[in-house]
Amino acid sequence: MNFHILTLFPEMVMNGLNTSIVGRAINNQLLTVEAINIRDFAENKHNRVDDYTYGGGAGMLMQAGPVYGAYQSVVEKTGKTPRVIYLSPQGQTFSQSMAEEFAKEEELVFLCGHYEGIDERVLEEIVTDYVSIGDYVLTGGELPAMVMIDAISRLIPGVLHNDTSAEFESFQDNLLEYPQYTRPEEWHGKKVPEILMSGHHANVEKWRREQSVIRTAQRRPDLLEKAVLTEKEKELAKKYLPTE
Ligand code: 58G
Repeated sequence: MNFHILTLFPEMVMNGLNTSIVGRAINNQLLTVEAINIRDFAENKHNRVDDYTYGGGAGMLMQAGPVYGAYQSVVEKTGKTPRVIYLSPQGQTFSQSMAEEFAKEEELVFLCGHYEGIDERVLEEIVTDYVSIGDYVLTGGELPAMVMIDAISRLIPGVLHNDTSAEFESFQDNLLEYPQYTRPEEWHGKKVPEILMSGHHANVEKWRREQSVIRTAQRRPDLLEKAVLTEKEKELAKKYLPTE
C-alpha cells in the first residue's frame, strides 16, 4: 500500500506516522507514506495557496490550482488515477468496514484542507470519497488522514505481529471485545476471573462471548441491532441494557 498525503503540513503527518507500529511497517517496507506539500505548487511568487471567498463572508479558502498540481504530481509518479479521499465534516463517517474496503487499494491519496476548506471546482474534479472521522470540526484534515491511515495500515498483512488479531476483534460480529487481564494474578485486591486461570479452553471461550454480549449491551446497545445473537444471548443482553 502506498499512501500519498496532500497537505500544507508535511512534517506533522510524517512525524506522527513514522512512529510506533505504522513506522515499523514503513521500515519493513510493508507500506509507504509520502507527504506532498501543496505549497510547492503555489502559483505566485509569495507561495500563497489561499484567497478570499467569492460572495464574501469570513475566512480564506485553499485555491484550486495548487491542490490540482499536487494531485497531478501523484498521478504522474504512480501512472495511475488513484482514489482521492477528502477529509471533511461533510463526508461519510469513517468505519471499520470502510477501512477494510480502502485496505484493498494499491494507492490512496488523502487531501487535507485548511482554513475554511477548498475551492469546490477542484474537489469536483479529483475527489472520489468524502470521509469524516466524526461530527466535529478540526483546523485541518491531517489528524483525520492519520487516523484513517492507522486504521487501514493495521489491516495490511504483516503490519501487526499476530496475523490473526486484526480479524478477531471489536466490530467483528458487531460486538465489543471482552475484558482482558495480564500479570499479576492479583492487583489492588482484584483477582483475575477464576475461569481464565482454569486452562479450560471451551469454558474460556464461552465466558468471553458472554462478556462481549454483556459489555455491548451496557456500553454500545446501538450495536446490538446488527449483531447476530442466539436466543439465549438476546436474553442475556436484555438483562444488561441501560435503564430508561
Ligand atoms: C468545514 C470546516 C468544512 C475533517 C472545515 C471544511 C476535516 C473535521 C474533519 C473544512 C476538518 C472530520 C478545513 C479544515 C476540512 C476543512 C478541515 N474537520 N470530522 N477540517 O473528519
